[in-house]
Amino acid sequence: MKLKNKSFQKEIKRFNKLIEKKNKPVSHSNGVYQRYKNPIVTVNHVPIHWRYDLNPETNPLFLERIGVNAAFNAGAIKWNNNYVVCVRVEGVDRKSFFAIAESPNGIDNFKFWDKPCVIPQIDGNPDTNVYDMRLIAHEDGWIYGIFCTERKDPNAPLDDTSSAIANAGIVRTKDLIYWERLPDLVSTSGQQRNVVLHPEFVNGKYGLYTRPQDGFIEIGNGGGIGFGLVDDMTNAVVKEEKIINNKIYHTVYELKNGLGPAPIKTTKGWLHLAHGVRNTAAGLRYVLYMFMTDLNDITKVIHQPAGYFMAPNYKETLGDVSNVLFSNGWINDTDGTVYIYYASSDTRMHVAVSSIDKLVDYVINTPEDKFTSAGSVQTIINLIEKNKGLY
Ligand code: M1P
Repeated sequence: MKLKNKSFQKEIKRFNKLIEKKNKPVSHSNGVYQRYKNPIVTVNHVPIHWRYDLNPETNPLFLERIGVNAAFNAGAIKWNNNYVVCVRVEGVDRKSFFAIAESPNGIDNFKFWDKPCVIPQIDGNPDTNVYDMRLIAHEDGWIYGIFCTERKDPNAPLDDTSSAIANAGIVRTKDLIYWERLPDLVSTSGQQRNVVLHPEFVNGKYGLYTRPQDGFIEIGNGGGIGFGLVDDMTNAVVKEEKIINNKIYHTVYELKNGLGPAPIKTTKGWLHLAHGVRNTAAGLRYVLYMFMTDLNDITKVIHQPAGYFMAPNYKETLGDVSNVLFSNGWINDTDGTVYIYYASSDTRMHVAVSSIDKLVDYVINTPEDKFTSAGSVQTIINLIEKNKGLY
């Protein structure tokens, strides 16, 4: 028996209209990247059959049974000529899970696959919450999904119901449907979030970018982007971590500094997109910034523009956790277009479009941070001098 009631018909209509809506570039761009008007994935994109019981006998009033709170922080990959994002969908119960949405052009018409991803659990140690998956097509032939797995801290005192332990969970797949769970990362740091796999072998080993921290919230001496080698992803043990990009006083990555998606290889070096966090009177502010590492020594940062690459605009500042831009997915297309998938304020997904040429130019030719106000003024004076006679 099929639901024929008016609310259902209305919901289907609204849903189809949203999925089919064309996206358009916003009128202004700084030349480096192009923002788009509409978010690409939101809670309203979550399929109706995941939220409603469609049987009129058991749901005659057509009430939503399973609520969704947010759809954000997605990994990304080009897949069978389509643009695929692995979205962090968060239910009203606060639990996040992963679900694949696919678009024919990378900027609109994103549609979720029939079911969310089923991530196998580790015997005796289930994940309480999972989020922020990076999808990496490694040269070994597997697609790896590295995500944050969070569990309650078993050593927390009884009255402490929020202390947790975060670590990197690892899955791999050949089809984005069946996911093989591998053991969680073992490292010498207290906690790990924002762990990313380098897409190529490094001296025959797997390279992992890490973001060690002392506690779930406390960063302690960690918080910068680390790097370590692993012999075998089926038993990923990082024995040594070297910080390759640190937190720095009075920068946009003063409090936390973590890698976004896996880096993109260019002829000039590896392009990195990362998030930097600083504290403000209004709470933490997350922005995206970029840097480049050496092709021969991937732990060596060779270019890093001052400040942020993207920060939340007026609409993006508002959401569940306000003032946050976060990216863990981008796609380097065959024609050199780069689709940057980013989430705003832990609520919704957006796309910004750039190209390898533009991003490389941005990273190499944008002045670096001089770490003082006087230094910043000098950087501007230098440009004014260079422009003499040109305006
Ligand atoms: O709420 C902002 C972000 O907070 C965490 O990021 P990080 O590990 O860098 O502190 C994550 O929960 C992330 O998902 C979230 O967007």
